[in-house]
Amino acid sequence: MIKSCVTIALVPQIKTGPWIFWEDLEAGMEKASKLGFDAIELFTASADAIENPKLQELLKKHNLELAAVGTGAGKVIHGLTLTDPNSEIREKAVSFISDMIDFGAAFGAPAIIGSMQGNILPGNDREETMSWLAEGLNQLGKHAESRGVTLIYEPLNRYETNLLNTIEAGSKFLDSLETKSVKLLADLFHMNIEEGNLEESILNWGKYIGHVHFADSNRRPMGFGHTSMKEIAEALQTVKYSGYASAEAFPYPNPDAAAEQTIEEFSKWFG
Ligand code: LER
Ligand code: MN
Repeated sequence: MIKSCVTIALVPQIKTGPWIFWEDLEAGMEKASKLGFDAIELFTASADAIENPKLQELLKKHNLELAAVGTGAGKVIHGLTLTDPNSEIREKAVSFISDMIDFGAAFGAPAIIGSMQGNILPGNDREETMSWLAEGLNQLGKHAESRGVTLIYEPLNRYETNLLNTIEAGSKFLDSLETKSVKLLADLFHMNIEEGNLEESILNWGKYIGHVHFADSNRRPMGFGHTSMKEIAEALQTVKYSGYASAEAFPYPNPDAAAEQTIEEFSKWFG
Protein backbone atom coordinates (compact mmCIF):
# COMPACT_ATOMS: atom_id res chain seq x y z
CA MET A 1 0.00 0.00 0.00
CA ILE A 2 1.27 3.44 -0.91
CA LYS A 3 1.02 6.04 1.85
CA SER A 4 0.31 9.78 1.61
CA CYS A 5 2.73 12.42 2.81
CA VAL A 6 3.08 16.19 2.70
CA THR A 7 6.20 18.35 3.08
CA ILE A 8 6.77 20.92 5.81
CA ALA A 9 9.76 23.26 5.45
CA LEU A 10 11.14 25.01 8.52
CA VAL A 11 14.12 26.68 6.84
CA PRO A 12 13.57 30.36 5.90
CA GLN A 13 16.52 30.29 3.44
CA ILE A 14 14.59 27.98 1.09
CA LYS A 15 11.36 29.98 1.21
CA THR A 16 10.90 29.96 -2.58
CA GLY A 17 11.22 26.18 -2.80
CA PRO A 18 8.73 23.42 -3.61
CA TRP A 19 7.30 22.73 -0.18
CA ILE A 20 3.61 22.72 0.71
CA PHE A 21 3.64 23.93 4.32
CA TRP A 22 5.96 26.53 5.74
CA GLU A 23 7.58 27.52 9.02
CA ASP A 24 4.79 26.63 11.42
CA LEU A 25 5.31 22.95 12.25
CA GLU A 26 2.27 22.50 14.44
CA ALA A 27 -0.14 24.31 12.08
CA GLY A 28 1.16 22.24 9.14
CA MET A 29 0.76 19.01 11.08
CA GLU A 30 -2.73 19.93 12.18
CA LYS A 31 -3.80 20.62 8.61
CA ALA A 32 -2.10 17.44 7.31
CA SER A 33 -3.87 15.39 9.93
CA LYS A 34 -7.28 16.94 9.24
CA LEU A 35 -6.92 16.18 5.54
CA GLY A 36 -6.09 12.55 6.31
CA PHE A 37 -2.40 12.44 5.33
CA ASP A 38 -0.46 9.47 6.73
CA ALA A 39 2.80 11.32 7.21
CA ILE A 40 4.92 14.44 6.94
CA GLU A 41 8.35 14.97 5.37
CA LEU A 42 10.42 17.56 7.20
CA PHE A 43 13.05 20.05 6.10
CA THR A 44 14.90 21.45 9.08
CA ALA A 45 18.00 23.63 9.38
CA SER A 46 19.81 20.95 11.37
CA ALA A 47 19.37 17.65 13.17
CA ASP A 48 18.67 19.39 16.47
CA ALA A 49 16.22 22.01 15.19
CA ILE A 50 13.32 20.18 16.86
CA GLU A 51 13.66 18.34 20.17
CA ASN A 52 12.91 14.63 19.81
CA PRO A 53 10.26 14.52 22.60
CA LYS A 54 8.46 17.54 21.11
CA LEU A 55 8.27 15.90 17.68
CA GLN A 56 7.19 12.58 19.26
CA GLU A 57 4.40 14.38 21.04
CA LEU A 58 3.20 16.24 17.94
CA LEU A 59 3.27 13.13 15.74
CA LYS A 60 1.27 11.21 18.31
CA LYS A 61 -1.20 14.04 18.85
CA HIS A 62 -1.88 14.37 15.11
CA ASN A 63 -1.67 10.67 14.32
CA LEU A 64 1.09 11.18 11.74
CA GLU A 65 4.28 9.32 10.86
CA LEU A 66 7.58 10.96 9.96
CA ALA A 67 8.19 9.72 6.39
CA ALA A 68 11.62 11.26 5.73
CA VAL A 69 13.93 14.15 6.58
CA GLY A 70 15.54 16.40 3.97
CA THR A 71 19.20 17.40 4.21
CA GLY A 72 19.18 20.33 1.76
CA ALA A 73 19.97 22.85 4.52
CA GLY A 74 23.50 21.45 4.62
CA LYS A 75 24.06 22.85 1.14
CA VAL A 76 21.86 25.96 1.31
CA ILE A 77 23.02 27.19 4.71
CA HIS A 78 26.52 25.70 5.04
CA GLY A 79 27.61 25.12 1.42
CA LEU A 80 28.34 21.43 2.08
CA THR A 81 28.26 18.71 -0.59
CA LEU A 82 29.54 15.13 -0.86
CA THR A 83 31.45 16.00 -4.03
CA ASP A 84 33.28 19.17 -3.06
CA PRO A 85 36.94 19.01 -4.23
CA ASN A 86 37.93 20.05 -0.69
CA SER A 87 38.09 16.92 1.49
CA GLU A 88 37.35 18.89 4.68
CA ILE A 89 34.06 20.09 3.18
CA ARG A 90 33.20 16.54 2.10
CA GLU A 91 33.88 15.34 5.65
CA LYS A 92 31.64 18.05 7.08
CA ALA A 93 28.93 17.06 4.58
CA VAL A 94 29.15 13.42 5.75
CA SER A 95 28.96 14.54 9.36
CA PHE A 96 25.92 16.79 8.70
CA ILE A 97 24.09 13.96 6.91
CA SER A 98 25.05 11.43 9.64
CA ASP A 99 23.38 13.68 12.21
CA MET A 100 20.29 13.95 10.00
CA ILE A 101 20.23 10.13 9.68
CA ASP A 102 20.23 9.89 13.49
CA PHE A 103 17.47 12.50 13.75
CA GLY A 104 15.20 10.63 11.31
CA ALA A 105 16.12 7.14 12.50
CA ALA A 106 14.70 7.86 15.96
CA PHE A 107 11.34 7.92 14.14
CA GLY A 108 12.14 5.14 11.64
CA ALA A 109 12.50 7.75 8.88
CA PRO A 110 15.28 7.85 6.28
CA ALA A 111 17.30 10.95 5.38
CA ILE A 112 17.21 12.20 1.78
CA ILE A 113 20.30 13.31 -0.12
CA GLY A 114 19.15 15.79 -2.76
CA SER A 115 21.16 18.96 -3.33
CA MET A 116 23.92 17.80 -0.93
CA GLN A 117 25.12 15.41 -3.64
CA GLY A 118 26.62 18.45 -5.39
CA ASN A 119 28.05 18.67 -8.91
CA ILE A 120 31.14 17.98 -10.99
CA LEU A 121 32.62 21.45 -10.78
CA PRO A 122 34.40 23.06 -13.76
CA GLY A 123 37.93 21.70 -14.07
CA ASN A 124 37.19 18.58 -12.05
CA ASP A 125 37.32 15.04 -13.26
CA ARG A 126 34.04 13.06 -13.55
CA GLU A 127 35.56 9.78 -12.38
CA GLU A 128 37.18 11.34 -9.33
CA THR A 129 33.98 13.24 -8.43
CA MET A 130 31.90 10.06 -8.73
CA SER A 131 34.39 8.27 -6.47
CA TRP A 132 33.79 10.98 -3.81
CA LEU A 133 30.04 10.45 -4.16
CA ALA A 134 30.49 6.66 -3.83
CA GLU A 135 32.74 7.11 -0.79
CA GLY A 136 30.19 9.37 0.91
CA LEU A 137 27.23 7.13 0.13
CA ASN A 138 29.08 3.99 1.24
CA GLN A 139 29.96 5.59 4.56
CA LEU A 140 26.47 7.03 5.09
CA GLY A 141 24.67 3.88 3.90
CA LYS A 142 26.57 1.89 6.50
CA HIS A 143 25.67 4.42 9.15
CA ALA A 144 21.97 4.34 8.14
CA GLU A 145 22.03 0.53 8.31
CA SER A 146 23.45 0.67 11.84
CA ARG A 147 20.49 2.88 12.79
CA GLY A 148 17.94 0.54 11.19
CA VAL A 149 16.95 2.81 8.30
CA THR A 150 17.73 3.20 4.63
CA LEU A 151 19.33 6.25 3.06
CA ILE A 152 17.60 7.92 0.12
CA TYR A 153 19.58 9.26 -2.86
CA GLU A 154 17.73 11.49 -5.29
CA PRO A 155 18.60 11.80 -9.00
CA LEU A 156 17.93 15.47 -9.82
CA ASN A 157 17.29 17.12 -13.17
CA ARG A 158 20.17 18.51 -15.25
CA TYR A 159 19.62 22.08 -14.05
CA GLU A 160 20.41 21.02 -10.47
CA THR A 161 23.15 18.41 -10.90
CA ASN A 162 25.41 16.89 -13.54
CA LEU A 163 26.10 13.74 -11.50
CA LEU A 164 23.19 11.35 -12.15
CA ASN A 165 19.90 12.50 -13.66
CA THR A 166 17.83 9.40 -14.37
CA ILE A 167 16.45 6.50 -12.40
CA GLU A 168 18.47 4.13 -14.61
CA ALA A 169 21.75 5.97 -13.96
CA GLY A 170 20.94 6.13 -10.24
CA SER A 171 20.10 2.41 -10.08
CA LYS A 172 23.30 1.39 -11.86
CA PHE A 173 25.31 3.60 -9.54
CA LEU A 174 23.70 2.02 -6.46
CA ASP A 175 24.68 -1.39 -7.85
CA SER A 176 28.31 -0.26 -7.89
CA LEU A 177 28.29 0.64 -4.18
CA GLU A 178 29.38 -1.63 -1.34
CA THR A 179 26.41 -0.59 0.78
CA LYS A 180 23.03 -2.05 -0.04
CA SER A 181 21.21 0.38 2.26
CA VAL A 182 20.80 3.22 -0.22
CA LYS A 183 17.54 3.53 -2.18
CA LEU A 184 16.46 6.01 -4.83
CA LEU A 185 14.01 8.85 -4.67
CA ALA A 186 11.78 8.97 -7.72
CA ASP A 187 10.80 12.65 -7.90
CA LEU A 188 8.12 12.84 -10.59
CA PHE A 189 9.04 16.46 -11.37
CA HIS A 190 12.71 15.67 -12.06
CA MET A 191 11.67 12.52 -13.92
CA ASN A 192 9.35 14.53 -16.14
CA ILE A 193 12.42 16.43 -17.35
CA GLU A 194 14.87 13.54 -17.61
CA GLU A 195 13.11 10.24 -18.31
CA GLY A 196 12.13 9.14 -21.81
CA ASN A 197 9.12 7.39 -20.29
CA LEU A 198 8.29 7.65 -16.61
CA GLU A 199 6.29 4.43 -16.25
CA GLU A 200 8.91 2.37 -18.10
CA SER A 201 11.64 3.67 -15.80
CA ILE A 202 9.54 2.73 -12.77
CA LEU A 203 8.82 -0.71 -14.19
CA ASN A 204 12.49 -1.33 -15.07
CA TRP A 205 14.09 -0.01 -11.90
CA GLY A 206 11.25 -0.23 -9.37
CA LYS A 207 13.14 -2.33 -6.87
CA TYR A 208 15.59 0.54 -6.31
CA ILE A 209 12.87 3.08 -5.45
CA GLY A 210 12.51 3.86 -1.75
CA HIS A 211 10.61 7.15 -1.80
CA VAL A 212 8.50 9.14 -4.27
CA HIS A 213 8.10 12.91 -4.59
CA PHE A 214 4.58 13.50 -5.83
CA ALA A 215 4.46 16.66 -7.99
CA ASP A 216 3.17 17.47 -11.42
CA SER A 217 5.23 18.34 -14.53
CA ASN A 218 5.40 22.03 -13.56
CA ARG A 219 6.11 21.18 -9.91
CA ARG A 220 2.65 22.33 -8.88
CA PRO A 221 0.51 19.88 -6.89
CA MET A 222 -0.45 16.77 -8.86
CA GLY A 223 -3.31 17.47 -11.28
CA PHE A 224 -2.17 21.06 -12.01
CA GLY A 225 0.25 20.11 -14.81
CA HIS A 226 0.38 17.62 -17.70
CA THR A 227 1.81 14.50 -16.06
CA SER A 228 -0.24 11.45 -17.01
CA MET A 229 -0.62 9.93 -13.56
CA LYS A 230 -2.67 6.87 -14.53
CA GLU A 231 0.26 4.95 -16.06
CA ILE A 232 2.64 6.06 -13.31
CA ALA A 233 0.26 4.91 -10.57
CA GLU A 234 -0.18 1.57 -12.34
CA ALA A 235 3.60 1.16 -12.69
CA LEU A 236 4.15 1.88 -8.98
CA GLN A 237 1.50 -0.71 -8.08
CA THR A 238 3.00 -3.23 -10.52
CA VAL A 239 6.46 -2.99 -8.92
CA LYS A 240 4.76 -3.24 -5.50
CA TYR A 241 6.10 0.10 -4.33
CA SER A 242 4.89 0.45 -0.75
CA GLY A 243 6.52 3.66 0.46
CA TYR A 244 5.25 7.23 0.51
CA ALA A 245 4.01 9.51 -2.24
CA SER A 246 5.20 12.74 -0.69
CA ALA A 247 4.01 16.09 -1.99
CA GLU A 248 7.15 18.10 -2.67
CA ALA A 249 5.45 20.72 -4.81
CA PHE A 250 5.01 24.48 -4.84
CA PRO A 251 2.32 25.71 -2.47
CA TYR A 252 0.14 26.69 -5.43
CA PRO A 253 -2.19 28.52 -5.27
CA ASN A 254 -1.62 28.54 -1.48
CA PRO A 255 -0.49 25.91 1.06
CA ASP A 256 -3.97 24.79 2.16
CA ALA A 257 -5.34 24.49 -1.37
CA ALA A 258 -2.15 22.70 -2.49
CA ALA A 259 -2.51 20.16 0.32
CA GLU A 260 -6.20 19.63 -0.50
CA GLN A 261 -5.42 19.14 -4.20
CA THR A 262 -2.67 16.66 -3.30
CA ILE A 263 -4.78 14.48 -1.04
CA GLU A 264 -7.61 14.45 -3.61
CA GLU A 265 -5.21 13.28 -6.31
CA PHE A 266 -3.60 10.80 -3.94
CA SER A 267 -7.00 9.24 -3.18
CA LYS A 268 -7.80 9.12 -6.88
CA TRP A 269 -4.64 7.17 -7.76
CA PHE A 270 -3.72 5.28 -4.62
CA GLY A 271 -6.77 5.36 -2.34
C1 LER B 1 14.80 17.82 -3.25
O1 LER B 1 13.99 16.74 -2.93
C2 LER B 1 14.63 18.20 -4.65
O2 LER B 1 13.86 17.62 -5.38
C3 LER B 1 15.44 19.30 -5.16
O3 LER B 1 14.97 19.69 -6.43
C4 LER B 1 15.43 20.51 -4.25
O4 LER B 1 16.45 21.33 -4.71
MN1 MN C 1 12.56 16.01 -4.73
